Amino acid sequence: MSDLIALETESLKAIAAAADEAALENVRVNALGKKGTISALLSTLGKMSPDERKAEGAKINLLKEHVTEALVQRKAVLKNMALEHRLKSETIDISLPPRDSSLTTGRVHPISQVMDELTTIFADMGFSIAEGPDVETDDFNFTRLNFPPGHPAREMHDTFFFNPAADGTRKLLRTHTSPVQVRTMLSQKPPIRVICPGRTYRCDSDQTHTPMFHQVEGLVIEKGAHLGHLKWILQEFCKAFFEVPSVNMQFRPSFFPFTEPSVEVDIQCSRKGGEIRFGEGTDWLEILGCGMVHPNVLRNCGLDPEEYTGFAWGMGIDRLAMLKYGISDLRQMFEGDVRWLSHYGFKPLETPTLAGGLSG
Ligand code: 2NL
Repeated sequence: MSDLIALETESLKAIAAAADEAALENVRVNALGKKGTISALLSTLGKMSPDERKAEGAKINLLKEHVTEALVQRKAVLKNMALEHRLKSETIDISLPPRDSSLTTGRVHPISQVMDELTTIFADMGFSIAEGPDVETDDFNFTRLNFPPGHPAREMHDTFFFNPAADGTRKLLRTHTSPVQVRTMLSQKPPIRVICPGRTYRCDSDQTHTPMFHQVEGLVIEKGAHLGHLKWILQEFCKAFFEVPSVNMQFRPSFFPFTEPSVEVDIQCSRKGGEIRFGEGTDWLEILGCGMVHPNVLRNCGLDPEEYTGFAWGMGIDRLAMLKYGISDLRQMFEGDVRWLSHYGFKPLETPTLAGGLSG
């Protein structure tokens, strides 16, 4: 009898002392498992007389019940404690500042930055932004733009052509963003004032050319539009883009199939010790080509050249980015090296604004 009481006291003590569910399981196995103390007691019943067995059996079963009940209760308590502990250790303080995220460690590529600057400047002058597909038709990329059938740009070694379709037409990767302007003229009524930034492709790869590059073209179609308007727009653009109060520009006659007359534009600069400065100096740097839209192009895009005139220009975004931000190697721009990007890139939250200075 006293043995049973001692065993119960001991078992209940061990249950109360179990610090976690694993320890409690140990206590349970020691008492109620196959080789446990209470199981051992129960196995002694077989050797007893029926009367003795009845009396002892009842007591041992009562002991077993008490111990089982204590185990269940302790288990519930321990479960609760474990949950409390987890809840405490896994709480999130939502008032803490964020860890370094892509917003602080990520960088905007100089080409994206320059595209943002260009669109900011031209949007401020009242231009819309238009985009179009990289895969174009021969018609939109060449024919409507007054490229004659034998023009060298139409050769395989200058343009990426796709295999011809069953009807003989062949798609291509656009060699300039002009097809976007063609689409704009076909779908909108003048006055048109758009700029078209985007990726362009030419079959060319060396130190100063990559097969994929970026261009921005501008187009104005309006009754009475003339070269004087174009000159003013380009001057205002250069001052805003290079962030200088004045620029000297030089307009030289040139040739493009889609403009007549065609003009190439240089800006005055100084080159000292590998550094270029704009708005000063005695050197000239070519930055863009432009002209009055050729009457054939207007006609090919559903406009009457007797009623409307227009002007257009085009420039390389990659080159503008290199000039403005002192990048010397064109090919590094497309290698995707994060060390290069963390040096030349821009913080995502410092978006270009005219009021704040474009480059932040
Ligand atoms: C350059 C020169 C130029 C255009 C692009 C154009 C587009 C249409 C009609 C007429 Cl739809 N012209 N674009 C005009 C002159 C020059 O780009 O050197 N780009 C890098």
